[in-house]
Amino acid sequence: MSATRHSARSIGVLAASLAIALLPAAPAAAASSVGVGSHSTTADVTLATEHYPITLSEMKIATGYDYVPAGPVTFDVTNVGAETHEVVFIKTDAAPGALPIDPTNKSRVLETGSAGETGDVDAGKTVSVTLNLAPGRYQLICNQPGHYAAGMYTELTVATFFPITLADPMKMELPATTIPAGPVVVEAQNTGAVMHEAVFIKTTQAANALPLDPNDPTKINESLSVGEVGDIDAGRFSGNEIDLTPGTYVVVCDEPGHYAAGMWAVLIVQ
Ligand SMILES: [Cu+2]
Repeated sequence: MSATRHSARSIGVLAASLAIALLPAAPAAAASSVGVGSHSTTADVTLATEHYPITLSEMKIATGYDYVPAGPVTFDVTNVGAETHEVVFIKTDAAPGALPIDPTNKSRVLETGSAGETGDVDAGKTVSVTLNLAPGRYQLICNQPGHYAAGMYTELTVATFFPITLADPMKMELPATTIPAGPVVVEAQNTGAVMHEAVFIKTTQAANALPLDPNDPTKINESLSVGEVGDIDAGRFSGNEIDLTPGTYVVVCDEPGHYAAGMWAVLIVQ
């Protein structure tokens, strides 16, 4: 799967994730602090899960976002409808609306791949559920009889958020050297004074000996690119979603001469 498949929606999503990052984090962190007081061995442990709202109505699941980060996330699910609903989080690559029907109850679908659920959310109520979600594609469904068939589902991508910094002189700074496979939201900040970019090359070759572009030896051969955040002006921010399968990658700035000057970093995807 290529980065271009998701690039059209990435801009809005990245803006959304930035907005989330800029929200005051204190209330969520304070509410879920653990280990304070006499539990001295864990006194400094704080679990700051982000809260994501979901609104249920007839026959709709509304999120207002396309991505959440992998790991623990709290969903605050409010039913503004008149009927009882629920949300089941199903990890699946099935097309939207194409989950298989339960052969023992044809008014429902199979919950194969369920990563958790709210249980019944009665009209007017809010139920919060904290789930530790692995990176991947999910469908959020209401499996009350007939509700899925009536269109009560939506898509959600659980992604690894990967903020990288492109800096002078010729520095490719990654937040981690090993990440899990699956959808990755790359957020790239160019703090330098010249244009940079980040190209994800999947390779088994030595990171400092990638094959060069036969038509332009100031650049590498990008035929093994699996996605990129291309051409970011000095001082600017850009991003993209890239699906990374397990393997070894070299993240390269392929502006002319930058790879040769050392602007790359190794990334292991497991
Ligand atoms: Cu560069």
